[in-house]
Amino acid sequence: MSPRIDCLTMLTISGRSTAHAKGPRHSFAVVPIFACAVGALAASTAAGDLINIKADGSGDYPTIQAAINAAATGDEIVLEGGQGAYTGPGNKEIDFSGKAITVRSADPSSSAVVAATVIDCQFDGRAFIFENSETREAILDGLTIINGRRQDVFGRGGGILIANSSPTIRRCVIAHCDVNWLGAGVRATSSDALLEDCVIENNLCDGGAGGVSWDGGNPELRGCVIRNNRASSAGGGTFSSLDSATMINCLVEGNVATNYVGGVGFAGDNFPGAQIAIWNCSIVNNHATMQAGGLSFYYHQDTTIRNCVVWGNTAPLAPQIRVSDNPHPTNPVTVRVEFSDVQGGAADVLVGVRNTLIWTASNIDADPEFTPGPAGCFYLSQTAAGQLGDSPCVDEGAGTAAAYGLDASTTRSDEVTDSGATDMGYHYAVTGQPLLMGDHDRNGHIELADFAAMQNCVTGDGVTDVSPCCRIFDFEPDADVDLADYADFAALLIP
Ligand SMILES: [Ca+2]
Ligand SMILES: [Ca+2]
Ligand SMILES: [Ca+2]
Repeated sequence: MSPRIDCLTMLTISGRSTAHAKGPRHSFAVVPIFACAVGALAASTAAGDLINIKADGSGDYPTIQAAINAAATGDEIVLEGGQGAYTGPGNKEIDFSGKAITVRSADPSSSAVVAATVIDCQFDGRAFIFENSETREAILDGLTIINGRRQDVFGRGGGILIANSSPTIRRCVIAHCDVNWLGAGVRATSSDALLEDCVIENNLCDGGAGGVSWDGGNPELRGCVIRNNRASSAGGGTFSSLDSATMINCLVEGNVATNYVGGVGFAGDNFPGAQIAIWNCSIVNNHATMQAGGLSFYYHQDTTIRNCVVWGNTAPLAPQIRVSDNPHPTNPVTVRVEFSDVQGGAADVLVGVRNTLIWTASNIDADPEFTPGPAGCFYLSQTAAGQLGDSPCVDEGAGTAAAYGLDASTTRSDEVTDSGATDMGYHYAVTGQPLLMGDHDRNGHIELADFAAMQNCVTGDGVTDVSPCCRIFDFEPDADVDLADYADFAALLIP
């Protein structure tokens, strides 16, 4: 837990008992701020009033928008969770109005609190709009946004719309949103926004970019999970044209495009010289019906893929990576792949004329041996964590885990953090919870829903091509899901 989180927690506790009032700062909030570590100075300098909001409208202001309208620089608007969703006018199409303020849950570091602090757009409008030159001091932290919808002409940004602004969106879940044009989860233009530790899943776009659509700017995506989104045109997960971009430690999993690019797509039409860094990302099990399954680069980009795992993606033309088959004479693409595990190796990468693939000897093409862990399906097998073997991705990345800021996160199912040389691929945050075998939906319980999921996972004795998310049913650790595993599960379900 970072000092920043400690401070936010302390602020919450210190401010909860006192009603919000404008005017002089309250001394009760100052003491805990200065008790925080040096690393939290940003929090203390930005400290403003706490404004408490409740879903039933009985808080300091009746709606989130009303609170924003009244807020001053540095204020924190805290949404109480667990008392029903925030809905209706004032709790959707919420405009930050250019303010450097924070809108957050009571404890953004707690996934349970985040899950219980819900803005439900009820399929009528999106949740948030940033279009008044907001900076990264405009912060969303620890909220769940669901059921956003923009099905108007050129509908875009079902969850969040960003234009000419660069907010920070941290530890948010954006799910079950839909649009008919661009960016069902998030749509941004001319933005240097930071998306950090967000989950963008199960969004649906009847156009381009099921998860995230970005045109122009230099965004950073760090620690994000972009999962099970769908687009009917390009970019099941993301589709972007950018000046430059940084995508570090992201998991792009199970996205589908019924046309081009299942996982991560870059068009880049109007941005010559674009520099794209994709580091420590796992791009897995994405699918497109045309062109590229995992990643695609069309115009201009100069991209480095480093310490990544690109595996299990499917598409007829380029299952894992496409480095443009566009022969345009002035828009070349260069993609450098290094210290990465790519299924099929360089031979399976589609490279068009006048475009360049740089492939170093540090790459491998070997089963990453994914294994289930407390927060997902794509941890790396390690004998030290109890698996049968060691993934070839362990310790094979460039540099040290500390140098990449990944030494507090983990690729191990027992959550021992990465140390020494960086492991390839996505690193999960430490949850402090053990893996519960058989809990396919990871809700902490073994129940009929898990049993139903198991029906699609049984392979039979000795058949070991079990999909990563089914490996949570391999109770008898022999790499298959057979009748012995079935019996173990039944004993858990009916003790
Ligand atoms: Ca390591
Ligand atoms: Ca369960
Ligand atoms: Ca087994």
